[in-house]
Amino acid sequence: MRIIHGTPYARTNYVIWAMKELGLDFEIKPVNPMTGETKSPEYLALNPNGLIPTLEEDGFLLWETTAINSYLAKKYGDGLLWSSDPQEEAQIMQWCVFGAIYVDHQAVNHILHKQALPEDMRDEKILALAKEELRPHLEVLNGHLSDKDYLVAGRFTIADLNLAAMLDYAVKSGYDFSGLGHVQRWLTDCLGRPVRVEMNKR
Ligand SMILES: N[C@@H](CCC(=O)N[C@@H](CS)C(=O)NCC(=O)O)C(=O)O
Repeated sequence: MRIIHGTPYARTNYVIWAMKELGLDFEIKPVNPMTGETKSPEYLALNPNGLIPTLEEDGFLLWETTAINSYLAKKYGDGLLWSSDPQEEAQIMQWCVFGAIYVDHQAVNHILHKQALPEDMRDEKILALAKEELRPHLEVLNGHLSDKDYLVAGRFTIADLNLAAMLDYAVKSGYDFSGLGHVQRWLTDCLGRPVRVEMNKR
């Protein structure tokens, strides 16, 4: 039994995308981050950080989207979203960590402070910082993609999935990708995958 605790409208969507690409069965147990449910004793017993998502697989618990998606890709997606070649595996991890450290927080802040939070909670300074901090990392990504279709191994892996899922928040909130043509082309490709298009319809 595989359960993902969270809501499809939050970062839980990264894990849902991976599970769908892998053709895995799962159930979503709704946990709403806006109502304090993430801080209930029941939820804190699953994830002491009080954050969604958490994966529960036959009693095995795992949190942090990057760790969850790496686990799922490695266990169920060798040759698909993962690679068992040690160097490719390390490069996949490199880009996953890059996304988790430099991209995720700022892409989420971009959508929150541009449009998702109630107006009186939006902060122009946080929005400006998100734009400024994303840029140099997107330039690194753009340089890497200048002669490649995908980040690692010449095919779509969990590294592409994680980073594209994070950057989808920036896309949806009108981040200015001008001068980042390779990132734009790669994002169009990743976010145009049938599974993601279907998810984004909801
Ligand atoms: N680094 C974590 C971030 C998780 C996170 O911040 N989740 C948000 C929703 S997208 C949350 O649970 N917020 C509730 C709260 O802050 O109380 C991951 O990738 O799993």
